[in-house]
Amino acid sequence: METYDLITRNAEEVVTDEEVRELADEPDGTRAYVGYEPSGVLHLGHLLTANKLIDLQDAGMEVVVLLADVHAYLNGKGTFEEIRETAEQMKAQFIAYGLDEDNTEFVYGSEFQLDEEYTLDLHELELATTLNRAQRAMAEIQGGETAKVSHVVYPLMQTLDIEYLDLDLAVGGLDQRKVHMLAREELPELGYDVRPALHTPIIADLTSGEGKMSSSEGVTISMEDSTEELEEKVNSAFCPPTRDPEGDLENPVLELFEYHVFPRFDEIVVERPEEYGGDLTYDDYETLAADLESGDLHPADAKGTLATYLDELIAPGREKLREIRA
Ligand code: NAL
Repeated sequence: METYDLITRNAEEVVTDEEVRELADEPDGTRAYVGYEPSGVLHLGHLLTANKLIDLQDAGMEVVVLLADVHAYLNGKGTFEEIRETAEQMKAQFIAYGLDEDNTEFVYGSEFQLDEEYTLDLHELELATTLNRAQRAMAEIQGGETAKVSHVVYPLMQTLDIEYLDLDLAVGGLDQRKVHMLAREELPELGYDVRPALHTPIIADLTSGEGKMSSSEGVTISMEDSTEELEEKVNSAFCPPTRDPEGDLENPVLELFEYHVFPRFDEIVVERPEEYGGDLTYDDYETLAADLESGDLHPADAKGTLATYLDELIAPGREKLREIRA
């Protein structure tokens, strides 16, 4: 695959395309990063951006994972000590999942976010940004409860991190786009460079195909799920025989194949008894989606296969969690 295609595959949005093309021309030595609020258990939302990091490593880029401990604290996720502990668990699960340990730099936010120079830059950003703008940037990240002052500091710090971690590309889910847009606008005000951003899609809720899959509401698949729990969740997923259900609905089963399974496996085998036509083998998402639409692939077979492959993807992380907790 061409470097540009590898960098941008399965991305919902790149800002801007020209800037990302420039990176793709000379990827060696460039740095991409994703930041995560530490959480003790990884779920599919984390793994979607991790898949992109693996693509970027394969494209020759250096990858930085920010364990955003101060951000999690500002977002009300617990005491600082609790957050540090979950961050260590998170790192172990990412490595178990397949991030190359020798090629991934894990950085704690608190390593640099409490420095004097950083703090003064932060105050300059606070002075340059309206409350309204910062709140809008935070709207999709914050849980929805009454905003605190910490919630407007949060996106400004995320903006500064892009400069302080010396990054060439910011990666995140589509829910991060307003922060990245704020960063593109404000960093030059402080005399810093504008960086391109790449956003991964948000997967629909598994059971309804509506809205977004979320760990706080509805069903999500995580490293904690047993094989049986995973099968149960996938089997009760919404899976109409089309990739474009009516209205605002999505087909979450197809989305999981597209964004979670195909990027990590060269070939997908749907096992079927001879009397139902025997095994089916797919090496790309499009063919599988077309077969589901035509009826050549039954939704029940698609779900069974999806559960098998997702189980294989989360098995190493599940094992790691068991070790940590033992
Ligand atoms: C992502 C998060 C927090 C801080 C960051 C700093 C730099 C780059 C990315 C960062 C977490 C993210 C979330 N806001 O909602 O998970």
